[in-house]
Amino acid sequence: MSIVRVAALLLLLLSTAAPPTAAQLRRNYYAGACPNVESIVRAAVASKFRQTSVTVGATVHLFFHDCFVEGCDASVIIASTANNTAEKDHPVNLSLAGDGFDTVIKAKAAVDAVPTCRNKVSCADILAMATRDVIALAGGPSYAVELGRLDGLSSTASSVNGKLAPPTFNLDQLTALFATNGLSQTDMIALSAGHTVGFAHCNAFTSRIRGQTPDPTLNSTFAAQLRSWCPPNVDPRIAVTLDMVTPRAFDNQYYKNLQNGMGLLASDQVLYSDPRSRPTVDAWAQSSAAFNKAFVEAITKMGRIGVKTGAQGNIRRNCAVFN
Ligand code: HEM
Ligand SMILES: *[C@@H]1O[C@H](CO)[C@@H](O)[C@H](O)[C@H]1NC(C)=O
Ligand SMILES: *[C@@H]1O[C@H](CO)[C@@H](O)[C@H](O)[C@H]1NC(C)=O
Ligand SMILES: CC(=O)N[C@H]1CO[C@H](CO)[C@@H](O)[C@@H]1O
Repeated sequence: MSIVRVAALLLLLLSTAAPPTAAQLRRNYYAGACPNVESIVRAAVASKFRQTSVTVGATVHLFFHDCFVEGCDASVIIASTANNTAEKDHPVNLSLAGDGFDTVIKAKAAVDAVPTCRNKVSCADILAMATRDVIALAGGPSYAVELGRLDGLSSTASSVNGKLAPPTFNLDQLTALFATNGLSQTDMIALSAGHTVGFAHCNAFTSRIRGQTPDPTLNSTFAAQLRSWCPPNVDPRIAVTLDMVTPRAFDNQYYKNLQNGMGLLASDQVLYSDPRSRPTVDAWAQSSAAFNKAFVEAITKMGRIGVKTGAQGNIRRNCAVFN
């Protein structure tokens, strides 16, 4: 085999082995089409946040689900039609709070109200910007967001299967799932701190507080509290805050909670129980600067998953409906 052919083969191998990246994303992508897009989105998100801080968790959660299912392409925002059950109507969607969708719809309306920006900015990018903005509004790290995603052309409930982790996953399962998205175990531990804000319904952790063997990694005082909030046959709409100590702040309290056995989901607490991830939890419980840095890196990588370009997408006029 000639050197050229070996090199070509190597390139091919390298390109197929590479994680899903999107070199075409960049800051200031809309500098020409809509130069003020970031301040327009920020103002709309801030206004929504003043109405309800629930929008913080709702928006961050929406971005995660969008990126992990078919890439960051706003496919999660598409509404079902008579012909198609969309991603958002998969049974796990009970967890997608309406305020996240509303945040994107309102920011899109604000962008489109500016004549030069009308139909120039993708819903996928608006969701990425809104996520960055709610995190900053909740006291989390500020970061520059990469832009240039197109909106996807398909959204099906069946595409959700196997893409999202159930809250019972152990460290190896979590690590493997994130790896399929080009994210490292460190990224996974950082992104799990999304659970420093927002809510979980009782059924997400009920097996940890009831039954034959309550979860021994759960703080017993905390477990008693959870049993009183989530009695047997609780209304399935009842939800409790994922971070009991600073539920509204986007901070590293999440990791301190894990040290106290106060991770709400089994998939949270396992990050401390498992000796392989515990040192990272300890380091970020200790240093919010170290956590912020790791989180910004990880959410930036998450924002590159399965980005659509060219004929793979378009810019939706209505985020909930294909053009
Ligand atoms: C590591 C694997 C993960 C698992 C197993 C998981 C699981 C869950 C579960 C079960 C809930 C509660 C849903 C409900 O009962 O309503 C939840 C909520 C949430 N998750 Fe995750 N999640 C994971 C990763 C992430 C990531 C990477 C992010 C974002 C960076 C994230 C952000 C959120 C947020 C913000 C909420 C609260 C939603 C709200 O308040 O509306 N999660 N997650
Ligand atoms: C459903 O599909 C039919 C034919 O395939 C099409 O004519 C119709 O417009 C579709 N309806 C919706 C709501 O997408
Ligand atoms: C249980 O949580 C409290 C704080 O809420 C903490 O002081 C205590 O050390 C925790 N217990 C264990 C075993 O982690
Ligand atoms: C927020 C959201 O879209 N919830 C929907 C989840 O799916 C059920 C049907 O399975 C719808 O009734 C909800 O509106």
